[in-house]
Formats: sequence, C-alpha cells, structure tokens
Amino acid sequence: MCSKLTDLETCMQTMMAVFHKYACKDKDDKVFTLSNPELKELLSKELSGFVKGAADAEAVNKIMKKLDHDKDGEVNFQEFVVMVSSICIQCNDLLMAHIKQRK
Ligand SMILES: [Ca+2]
Ligand SMILES: [Ca+2]
Repeated sequence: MCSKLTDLETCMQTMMAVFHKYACKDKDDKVFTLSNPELKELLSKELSGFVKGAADAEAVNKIMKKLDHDKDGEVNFQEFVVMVSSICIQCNDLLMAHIKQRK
C-alpha cells in the first residue's frame, strides 16, 4: 500500500481489514468468507449502533439469508460490501433528511 492514504482509501483499507479479521475466526479453511457465527460477531462488535438486532441470533440469520446472494451459506467480501454500502446509503439519507429539516 502507498505510504500516505487519503481518507477514502483508509476507509476502504479498514473495510478489508475488518472483514478479514472476522472471516478467519472459525477454525476451518474458509478464511476468506464469513460464516454465520463470524457475521454475528462482526455485527455485534462493529455495527451494533447501526444494525438492529446485531447480537440477536434470529436477526443475524435473517441478515445472513439476505446477504448471501450466491447461496453458499457464507458471506464473501462482495456480499459484505453490499451490506456496508446499503447501511452507508441509509445513514446518508437520514443525514440529508436531518439537514433539510433544520433549514
Ligand atoms: Ca470464515
Ligand atoms: Ca455467499
């Protein structure tokens, strides 16, 4: 990586680092994808403020089903990025609505 990263590059690097930190938690060979328990741990430790039911097993099962587009029972990086992007878009929508209300 370059020596001086921009804010957005740092953000992208962090997204990769967070994904891989949790993707290799299970003691199996699926180190590049999130299993249900890995996703649950990631959500509860990294996104509990933004995702309702991040620590709730049933809610995580629903989230897992929604994210798992290729139906392999795991969340790959592409599926993870879709989730983070969707949450980011929703947060931006809320921010814009808040700004408009204050005008
Ligand atoms: Ca894994
Ligand atoms: Ca998948």
